[in-house]
Amino acid sequence: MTCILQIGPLTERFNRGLAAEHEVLRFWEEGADVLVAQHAQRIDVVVTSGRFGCTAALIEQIPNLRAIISFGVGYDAIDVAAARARNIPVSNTPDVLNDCVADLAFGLIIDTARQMSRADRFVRAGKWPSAGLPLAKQVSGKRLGIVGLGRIGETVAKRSSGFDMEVRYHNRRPVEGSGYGYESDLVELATWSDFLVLTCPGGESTRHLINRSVLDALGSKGILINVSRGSVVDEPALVEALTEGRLGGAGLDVYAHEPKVPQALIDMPNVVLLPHIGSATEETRLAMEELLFANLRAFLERGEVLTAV
Ligand code: NAP
Ligand code: 8YV
Repeated sequence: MTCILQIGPLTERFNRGLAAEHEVLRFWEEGADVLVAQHAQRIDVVVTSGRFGCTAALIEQIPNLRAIISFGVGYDAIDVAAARARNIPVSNTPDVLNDCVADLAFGLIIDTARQMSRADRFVRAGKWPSAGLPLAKQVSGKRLGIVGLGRIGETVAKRSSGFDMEVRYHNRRPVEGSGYGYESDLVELATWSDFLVLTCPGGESTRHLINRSVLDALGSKGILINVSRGSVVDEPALVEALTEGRLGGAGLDVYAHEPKVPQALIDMPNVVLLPHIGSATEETRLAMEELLFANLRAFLERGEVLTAV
């Protein structure tokens, strides 16, 4: 029987399915350090997620670790370099979540621009009979800037055609054959954009890519949408830009220190806040679980994961 160290719980269905086929050590329960120390020699595989990650220190503690199998496409919380140094493959769950994350990004664009959540709060608070809301911003026909035209970014871009939007993007290099305009300078892209949507990975290479200069370029009429990682945005600079009216609004699914959300953002009417739910639908989470299991099975049967990072 394979001995699996599961870093954090996923759905009940997943936890049960994993435990039905393998010996599972539950890292999130009390006494995890003692558990790992006791069983370190026997652990074959780590099962984790984009949220729970896997540190270099943990990898170091497990001498016979053979694979890290993760739930979610983003792997910035996994020390991939430490795994590579020991030839330990790492898998993630790409593609199966593109549609849902892109749907949510578009939902955030519409909600933030048209003030839907704000209007909902207004109705529920009984304010409709006696007050009004400020006019909102139109979505259709606007300019959509995408930071990270990859699997999810392309899916967001595809959705924009129904809204007659022009799309430009910024990656480290242009996407070959892409019909969308490439902008090598992020400040230039932000200056051009009405909506700037972040769909690049998190981690050191993108830390605070969205800084004060980019926010100022997006400007008092611009809206920032982040469905990538909180680390991509300089969050204090974002709060400052919104507080001072230098940025028009923001729709956020991810934050610098989840699940902490700065109170200043909570208090702002022009900001829509979601609790990292980009992939959180029944259909997509099931597909992600299935891909994780397929990776695990492929590794145990053939020594190769299907979707390596
Ligand atoms: P992907 O296919 O690898 O696309 C990432 C894109 O970002 C690529 O086009 C890449 O192009 C670009 N990029 C990478 N580093 C960059 C940099 N330093 N500057 C500018 N562009 C850069 O990844 P994906 O599958 O679309 O996923 C993207 C991210 O979405 C994930 O890593 C995850 O963090 C996030 N995500 C969030 C949720 C959620 O629940 N909110 C759900 C799923 C995913 P170049 O390599 O050419 O630069
Ligand atoms: C998951 C995500 O919720 O795939 C990703 O990168 O951020 C989300 O789909 C997360 O990875 C699971 O913790």
